[in-house]
Amino acid sequence: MPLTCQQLIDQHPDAWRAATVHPFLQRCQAGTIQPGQFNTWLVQDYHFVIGFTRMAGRLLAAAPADHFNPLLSGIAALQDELNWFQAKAAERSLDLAVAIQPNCQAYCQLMTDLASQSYAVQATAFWAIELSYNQGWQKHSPMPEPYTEFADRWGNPAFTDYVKLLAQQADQALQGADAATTEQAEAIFLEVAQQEADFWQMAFEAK
Ligand code: HMH
Repeated sequence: MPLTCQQLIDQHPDAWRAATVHPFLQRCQAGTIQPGQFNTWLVQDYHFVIGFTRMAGRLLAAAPADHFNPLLSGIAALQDELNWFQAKAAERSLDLAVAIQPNCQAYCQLMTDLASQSYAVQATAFWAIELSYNQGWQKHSPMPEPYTEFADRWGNPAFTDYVKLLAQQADQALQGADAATTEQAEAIFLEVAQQEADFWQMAFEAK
């Protein structure tokens, strides 16, 4: 029986909950997040998305051609997202050229290191990263202004559909995977979950 994305979620409920339920998101929903906390998340996540876009490019390079459609639409969405981050930072008069914090750096390093892994492992990581934001923001929706558009960006139903396609593609790649690859996929899933929890905590602890 090949490993599936759904099994990863089912077999690691605690890790996944920690990745997608956090006081940072709870306070966004309550409208009580502090500007320093939110702005730290915003600036660091901009840098995360730069790294994630590079990862998407490498994933596309490793993917079979019949997996291109969702990946290319994802990359187009990332173009829009990077511009949107710049606009949000400008609205808040935030300098995007700040130091990348250790947690963000570690997450970007994880994505860089994925280049040496098989397509199945890269596809599993890509799905898990997108699902974490889809579920994280969705579980804390709706959010009051000015956070509504942030929750909607990743929590909207079209994004959920996109993440389902990513799961199908990862599942397909995992179907033909050997035991070592399957183990790597499970390991990367847990690493992504940990990095997500750490990323929220980094922003939560900001002044
Ligand atoms: C930390 N994880 C983090 N940031 C994001 N923007 C996403 C996932 C979704 O792309």
